[in-house]
Amino acid sequence: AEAEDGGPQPEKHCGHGRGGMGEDVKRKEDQRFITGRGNYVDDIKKPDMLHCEIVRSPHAHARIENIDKSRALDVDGVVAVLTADDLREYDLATMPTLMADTQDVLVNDKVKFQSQEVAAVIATDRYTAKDGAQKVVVDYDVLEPVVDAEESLEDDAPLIRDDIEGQEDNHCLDWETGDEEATAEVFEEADVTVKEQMLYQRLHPAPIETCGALGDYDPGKDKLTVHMTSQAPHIHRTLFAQVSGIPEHKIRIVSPDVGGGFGNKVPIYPGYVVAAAASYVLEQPVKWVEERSENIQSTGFARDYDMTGELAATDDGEILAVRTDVLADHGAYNAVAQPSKFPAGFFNIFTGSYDIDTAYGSLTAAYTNTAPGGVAYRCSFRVTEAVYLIERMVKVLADELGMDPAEIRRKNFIQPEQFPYESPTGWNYDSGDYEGALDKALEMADYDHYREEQQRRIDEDADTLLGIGISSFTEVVGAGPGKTCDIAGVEMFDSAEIRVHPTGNATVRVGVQTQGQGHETTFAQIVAEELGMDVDDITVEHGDTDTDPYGLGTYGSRSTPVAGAAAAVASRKVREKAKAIAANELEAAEEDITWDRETGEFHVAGAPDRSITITEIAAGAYMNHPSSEEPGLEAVNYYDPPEMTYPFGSYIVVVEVDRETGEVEFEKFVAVDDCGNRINPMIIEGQIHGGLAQGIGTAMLEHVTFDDNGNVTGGDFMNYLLPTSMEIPNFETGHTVTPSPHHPIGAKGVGESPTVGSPPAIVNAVVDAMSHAGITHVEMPMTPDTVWEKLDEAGLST
Ligand code: MCN
Ligand code: CUM
Repeated sequence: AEAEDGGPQPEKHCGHGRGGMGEDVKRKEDQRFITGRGNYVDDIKKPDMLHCEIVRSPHAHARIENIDKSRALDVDGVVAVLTADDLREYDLATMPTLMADTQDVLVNDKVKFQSQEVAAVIATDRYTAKDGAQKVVVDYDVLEPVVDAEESLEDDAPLIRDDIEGQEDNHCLDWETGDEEATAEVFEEADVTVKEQMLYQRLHPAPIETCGALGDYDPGKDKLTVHMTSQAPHIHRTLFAQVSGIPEHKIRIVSPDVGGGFGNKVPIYPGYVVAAAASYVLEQPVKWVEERSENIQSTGFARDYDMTGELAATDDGEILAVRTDVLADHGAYNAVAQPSKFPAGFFNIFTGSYDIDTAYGSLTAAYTNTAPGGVAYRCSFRVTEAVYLIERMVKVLADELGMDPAEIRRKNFIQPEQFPYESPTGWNYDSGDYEGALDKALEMADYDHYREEQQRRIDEDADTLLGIGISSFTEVVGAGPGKTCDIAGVEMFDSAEIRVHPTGNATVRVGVQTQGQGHETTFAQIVAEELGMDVDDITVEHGDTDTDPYGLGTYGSRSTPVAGAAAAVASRKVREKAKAIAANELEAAEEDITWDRETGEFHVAGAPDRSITITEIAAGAYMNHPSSEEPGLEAVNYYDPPEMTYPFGSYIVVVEVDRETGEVEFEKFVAVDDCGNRINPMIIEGQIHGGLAQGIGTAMLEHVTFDDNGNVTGGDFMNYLLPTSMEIPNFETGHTVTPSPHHPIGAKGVGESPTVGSPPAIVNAVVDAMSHAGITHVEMPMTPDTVWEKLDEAGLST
């Protein structure tokens, strides 16, 4: 791989053919995945294992009058039927959410959303459990539901959270950021102001593997093992210990292969708790695995931000201020998955890539009779919503001023020399070159050509219109630092432990947990780079709280920024010790030993022929260790990042809009990303492709919808539409490299960039096809009928 560091770095990286930084190493984990040897929760089978099926409420809002278990218990093979009353004995009837709300594990009194967990049937096999579940008779007193955030805040709305003392309405929380007064002043005096309301609709992360758990209590060891679909095994163990009272060292959480997380597997769900509790009580393994519709209807949803955006600018397009107000739907419980001190996630990054002096944002969140959420879906904690807001608003402003949307961005970008840059809402951007990424994207997209073609079609009154959309987004990933970011009080650091074995290969254990991102390969690459080892000689382990160092898990694209840094720092600690051993082996003074990144060997300074490899050093560490050192060769690092990292990019989308049908076709899709120094370009490209597909799903298809009775009408894959290969165009990816100045290997995260950055580019493109006729916004998902209505409104339909 070519060296592409692009800036001053603590260390230089270029692969050297051993599978280090920058090499397209094929994914190690794929061997087992493509040969059908993956090991997911549902693959794990234990002797005498029981199965759990959850009885769910058909109503969105209802008081439970009675639960009759008797007919279920009569079913041959049904072992137990659990309700909240049974869990209460063990103090497990409720559990805390990640935002310290109290959620029923099984409904205590009142159902608050359709498909909420009411009872659990444990049986000898899954089918019997299901039969049993159908025979549990629940008497409901049905109440009026409210599934819309705006309606839920009206005076006459039914009260959802009567379990919270003193709660008199459905108001959940308020939040604000920036300077309200200063912003209002700028708006009053500005030449131009624009305003637009936009809904970031409710989405579902839709991992291929649904959520599941296998509780396995061993009375002999008095130890509870829970195999579960977890993006964050350690923090889940801590929460399990706190909730159950079982000492933490008597709990082991194992997150085996995970078939996609996308944020869905960050929270703790009632099913996990029920499987674990049932196993503890019955002293037998108990497995619970969701069905698809259960996953869509009851686990954490994403987004559901109804946003108003405003910009104030000068006549020539200099943006002076941004203001936003949000109505957030939090569902029945405040179960948002994000750092505890950030009730609106990192939404305050809404000034985006622009040097805007003044900003104000406010938000109100409401409870509704819908599944609890505000989780993820490749979002970096609400950055998705923030980026959508600012990138849409920049387009609205450009149209108002009759400016080219690329030009107006260029005019307002934070300049490379302004970094580190502090935003008006208090965020410290580490590095960026926004114009560089935009220029590259414009060139790749053949921008000028498409602008001409667009005008030609307008002039000739063509049947299809052309639209060109741009998004120049800034992401923020890599939470901590621990002082500002925590989950339930635990600081958001991360960790890596390296053990080099006597024969010269190594085991690396990390505190993060892959769900498909390729960590078994990329973490090995970091260590290979830093120790001069071959990537094939390194095994990466994760997802087992008994063996891995404590970490906060994989979400918010934090694995590379935090655990990746830990892996580099731990490697460098090993390297330091290796120098002492090398000195001993080479009979030289330790200060005279230097390490050559190119060859991966340790030399005596000035005598290049006197060198030694890490394999020889490993042998020395165990077979001939110097008296100044302990035997062995290992190190651990817990890394608390000084700051987050700010990846960015420019996406350009060209669409054709059919004036007769409202159908949208992708003509061109260019994505230029900058995630600092790159570990594995091929894996990055895979991440980008996957995230762009999800961005297309967001913009064009996906929406969890409800009817007035609170029924989920988008609760299965017939109604919740995911993009397939048929809807996905050919992506053209490019990159620039602007290293993070504070990260040990200059890397930033990348996993969420494409989902964060692409929806506004796509919407901007569709709007752009109609903006000459006065259209300023099209709501997502941009189904043909939605687009056609806009065409019709603008007099463009044929
Ligand atoms: N990478 C790299 N060089 C960089 C940055 C990243 O080679 N400069 C590589 C990493 O080594 C890693 C991958 O890219 O293998 C993603 O790294 P990172 O950006 O650190 O993100 P995480 O590993 O923390 O993954 C989380 C992110 C999130 S939050 C969601 S949601 C998401 C995503 O990743 N879920 C995924 N991508 C996913 N991909 C798959 N296949 N499955 C999911 O569930
Ligand atoms: Cu925001 S989805 Mo990911 O953080 O697991």
